[in-house]
Amino acid sequence: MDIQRRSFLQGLASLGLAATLPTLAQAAAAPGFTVPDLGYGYNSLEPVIDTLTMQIHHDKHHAAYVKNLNEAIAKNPGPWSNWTVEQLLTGLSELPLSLQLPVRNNGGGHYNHSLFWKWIGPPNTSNVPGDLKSALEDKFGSWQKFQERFQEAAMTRFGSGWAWLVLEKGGNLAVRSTANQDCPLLEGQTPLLGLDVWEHAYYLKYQNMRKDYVDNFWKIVRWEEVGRRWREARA
Ligand code: MN3
Repeated sequence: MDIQRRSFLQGLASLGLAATLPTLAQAAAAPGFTVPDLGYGYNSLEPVIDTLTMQIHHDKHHAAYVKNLNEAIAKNPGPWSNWTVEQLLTGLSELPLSLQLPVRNNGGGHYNHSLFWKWIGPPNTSNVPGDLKSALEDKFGSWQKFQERFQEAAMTRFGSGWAWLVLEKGGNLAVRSTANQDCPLLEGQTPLLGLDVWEHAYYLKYQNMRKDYVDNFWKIVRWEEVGRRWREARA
């Protein structure tokens, strides 16, 4: 908090006003990360992802990552207080030790979910751009083999985490998975497509059938967004 703002709040406190202005005090203490709108309805992914799962996932889980990230940074202010979430994740080692794990988990959670909402949309409405399809077929041998590799990454991630299609430094396409909310940015890779395999992403509808969730994921991928990120990452 800067000195002017602090003295302003202390002035309010001395007047007994701070307690009547909790919204102002909270706003002053918290950096500006917010949960982005989905850009479509909670029910738009039915029947692949059910409405209640989308509501809880976006409004509760993602919101909690944002709240915890903001609180962690407010408790450990510094030059990083104005960084973007990408800067926080790629600059993790420059942060104070007390901030590194909260940023890794909650900054990762905010970053990953902000992308995830853009990677999915109404079922069966998206086509794979031709240039991306060719590149993936060249890399993995066929479209089916690419899908198998991605599904394998999603199925073999033990516990909570994500499956990814990434662009490595040097321009190589690769499939991998990460634990928890770790994101490919931590290792200098650009995430092009990600699948949340935390149980909170699918359990209400699919229970223990992660495979059905992973199989159905292909119906809701917005390939135009994957292609856009791929071209942007190579530019
Ligand atoms: Mn999630």
